[in-house]
Amino acid sequence: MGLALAGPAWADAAADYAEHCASCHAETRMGGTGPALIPETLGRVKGLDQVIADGRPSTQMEGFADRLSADQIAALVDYIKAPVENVPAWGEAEIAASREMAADYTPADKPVFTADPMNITLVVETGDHHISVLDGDTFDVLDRFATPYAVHGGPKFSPDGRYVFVMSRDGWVEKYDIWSLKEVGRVRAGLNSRNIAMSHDGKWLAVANYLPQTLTILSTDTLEPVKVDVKARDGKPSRVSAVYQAPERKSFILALKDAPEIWEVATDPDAGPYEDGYVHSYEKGAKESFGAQVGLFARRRIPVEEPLDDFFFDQGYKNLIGTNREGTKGVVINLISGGKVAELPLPGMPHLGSGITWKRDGHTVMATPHLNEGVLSVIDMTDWSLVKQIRTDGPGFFLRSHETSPYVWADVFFGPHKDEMHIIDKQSLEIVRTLNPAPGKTVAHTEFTRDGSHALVSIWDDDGAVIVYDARTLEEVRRLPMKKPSGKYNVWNKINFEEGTSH
Ligand code: DHE
Repeated sequence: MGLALAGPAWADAAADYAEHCASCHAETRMGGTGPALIPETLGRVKGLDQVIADGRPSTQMEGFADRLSADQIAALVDYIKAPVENVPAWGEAEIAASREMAADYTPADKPVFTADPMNITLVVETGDHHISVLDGDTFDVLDRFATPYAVHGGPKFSPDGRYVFVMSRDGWVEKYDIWSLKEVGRVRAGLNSRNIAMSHDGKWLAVANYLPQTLTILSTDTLEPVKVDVKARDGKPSRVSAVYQAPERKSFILALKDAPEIWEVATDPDAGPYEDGYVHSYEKGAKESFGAQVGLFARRRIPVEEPLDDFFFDQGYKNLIGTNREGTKGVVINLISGGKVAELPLPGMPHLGSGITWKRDGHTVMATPHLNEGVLSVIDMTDWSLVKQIRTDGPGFFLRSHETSPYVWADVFFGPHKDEMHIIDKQSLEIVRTLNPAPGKTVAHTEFTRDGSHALVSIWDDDGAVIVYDARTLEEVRRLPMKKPSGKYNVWNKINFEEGTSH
């Protein structure tokens, strides 16, 4: 039932929804040609009443102010923000049936452009749901293609850098061929999804879902679902917080959000047997306890004290560093033994998904921003001690660096200084410069070119831009107009798991 709606008011809103919204957003509110209208995706969207009244520029969303009163619109906002009671089934059959392969796609034999295919950088433009494909040397836009509504998280590249997979919060996964500059197809792998991960060999794509509570594994070749899974040890379903590739381990690592378990899912046909229980062993032929599994998609459960929301790995993927959202501490779980090896002093909602690592005084350190405090924590990964908390002008969201760069680029996403970008010296851990390239506008998320010579920064605005900086002199080189650009992803940095980038 609605937040503030009950009885007849709810029925009226439901009738208005059926008449005006259902044809594009589906009777189930799970989305059709328009996005899903459910609290899981709308929770953060502001001004829904205005969108319903006036429509959304450069989309098919028309305005309804001529047909609906302000009260009716307010009731509709409550209606679409109410939890969905009957979530439709979304298993293998439904996923397979949602597949749309592009009729006009023919794979090119070689790149259809002369730019370095390893230095291509994608810019996600959330303003009108497109991705721009940039030549990383000249910064020319080679293509601009439409994405599903509300892309979130990093796109994932095939290991050879040719294909990229993009996920939307509504669970759509789009496959795009960079060599051909063409969409290959798309499939709806979930109804509300968190993120995606590529397997070490490029054959499988894992999709972490909240709705339904599943992990979907797709064939990257055909986009067909090959496995839709998730039942916690107690037999109950669970949402998946996020899934990542552990390249050295030839597996996916995911954390369940509703159960205290980390899963390792093998992408190596020779894997295992994994012990499907609270015994940690990788020895082939180890004693079967809770039904060991062998081979592709063998699954190992690693127990943790409480469910993890957010996590990160060391460069060798030996340890997972995790936290829950409210968490006042982080935990370090050794992926080989499955045991907890340390607790980290990380108060104030650390955003470990944005963590990066680098070398300092012969040690590897990691840094993470905190979502509710203007501070970056720097941790020594040798003994898990806190090296420093760097005070910033406000809470930030994203950190980026490059092996060749002496600096960390840290945005100040929230608060009055959202137009700033701090440049931090990786050795002294001091802020050495604060850039303010578009006063009053949100400046966020950095990505480097393949060689680390340039850094690209987003002006997060409908009338925004990507600013290209000389990464050494910190001087602006180019300003490329873009529609609310968010994340940027360089093929080389991503497929090589460059230490300064997100994985
Ligand atoms: Fe993100 C990455 C979770 C809100 C933009 N975000 C990620 C990842 C996770 C995550 C787990 C890593 C996935 C990956 O790349 O494989 N994000 C969350 C949240 O839990 C949170 C706080 C709440 C939510 O709504 O889900 C959240 N994120 C946001 C935003 O509000 C942002 C700023 C705008 C948006 O697009 O929704 C946002 N998140 C991003 C971006 C990345 C990301 C641009 C990829 C960064 C990268 O460099 O890889």
